[in-house]
Amino acid sequence: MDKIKEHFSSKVGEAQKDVKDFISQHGDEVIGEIKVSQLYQGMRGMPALICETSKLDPEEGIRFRGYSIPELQEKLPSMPDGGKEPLPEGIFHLMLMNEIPGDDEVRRLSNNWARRSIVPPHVFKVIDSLPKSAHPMTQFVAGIMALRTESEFARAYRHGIHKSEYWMPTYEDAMNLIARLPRVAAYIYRRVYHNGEHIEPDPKLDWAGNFAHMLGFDNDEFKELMRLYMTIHSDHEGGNVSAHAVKLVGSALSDSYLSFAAGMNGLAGPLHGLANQEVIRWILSMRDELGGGLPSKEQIANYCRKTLADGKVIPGFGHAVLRKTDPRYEAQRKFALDHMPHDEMFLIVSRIYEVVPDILSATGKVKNPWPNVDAHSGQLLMHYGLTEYDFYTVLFGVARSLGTMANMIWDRALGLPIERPGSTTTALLKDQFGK
Ligand code: FCX
Repeated sequence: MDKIKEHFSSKVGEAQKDVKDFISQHGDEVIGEIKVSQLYQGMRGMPALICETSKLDPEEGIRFRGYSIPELQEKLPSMPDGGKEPLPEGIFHLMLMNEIPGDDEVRRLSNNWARRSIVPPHVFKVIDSLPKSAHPMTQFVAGIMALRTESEFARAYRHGIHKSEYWMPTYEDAMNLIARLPRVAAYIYRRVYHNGEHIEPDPKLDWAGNFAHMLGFDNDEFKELMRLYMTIHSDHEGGNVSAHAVKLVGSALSDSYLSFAAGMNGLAGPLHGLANQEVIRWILSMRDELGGGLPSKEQIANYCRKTLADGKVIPGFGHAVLRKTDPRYEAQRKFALDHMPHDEMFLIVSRIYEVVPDILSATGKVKNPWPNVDAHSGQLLMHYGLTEYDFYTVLFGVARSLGTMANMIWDRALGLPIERPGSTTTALLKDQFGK
């Protein structure tokens, strides 16, 4: 058993007892009510899931195990050679262990993932069998499914593993998946956009730094961006489509590969993770239509009104839970102010921020007119030359492995059962309320 697994193992017994005692003491307490409208509105606001790794407050935004993003930027280890951004290894450790790691623990995770990172050749063959024009998310999901041949949970289950040990092979699958995803993602990127000129991993680098390297970006500032990007995209509590899909599918004891692929299919939807590419597509088409350069506030406002009049959403704005500017947006804005305050695309993104909230508020129906994480991420990537925006959701997906896999290990450790909420029909509801 590796040291990280041993450390996690030491926490399992106590957590199981804690949850069991809590349920026996408070299992009958009522924590909310369900309105008929919520059944038709995507179950907004219904507490229905346990997700230990992070919690989203509508006003304050995300907290990972109680820590806000600025706190994590201060507390999580960064690169020893003067790095400023948190290493994603650190947030994974925090989410899994519920402890802020030290430099040694983070280095151990980097090394552990580097050792696990070899991708079997058939995975590349599966990806190569798809046309290059297949969306990168399609290729990503195919790659994840091909990785499944390596599932230790599937093997252990077939051999009759005792349920108390489910978390152990799940841990192996989760760690292997996290370790291998950057290679799979970079392979897709180089295949589609760089004539298949692939770049070998550098096992001496940290997880995000190595990912940047394999993508073909060896600039130190871009590596710092990747560390921040992976950290802030890692988790957003349990009810968003991708995290919930992973949890739901995992609850059937589908292994990490099956479950994560399900989540990635959800992330690929334009109302969720695909919004990061849609933001850049929307900005570029606005710029093209206006003849290039920095559009005025009035021009942006007119373009927004046209988007709404065409029955489309303004990508990167709004949220099902948040009711203020997403702190993940703010962290990226700060990165831009520190590193590229005069970048034209940044100035456009900033101006959009000044204009859009009023326009969305004026519709009278948008509950949150403020920007979310996706409103900013593409601009930062564009600045460093990662301009192929169809690839952006894959980056989001790699980051999401951290939170969803930490959760999955916990779900198996706590022995959570298969999910099976009830459904009803409109006719039955009408009967219940006398029509
Ligand atoms: N532009 C135009 N209309 C919007 C809007 C936007 N950015 N955001 C919400 N609305 C509309 C909804 O479409 C809905 O209209 P309808 O009543 O005609 O169907 C109405 O406002 C009420 O929706 P609301 O309750 O505010 O929002 P929801 O919780 O239903 O949806 C999302 C939340 C995020 C899906 C919605 O704000 C949206 O479509 N935003 C644009 C896409 C986007 O940026 N998604 C990324 C979100 C996130 F950060 C992520 O997962 O990555």
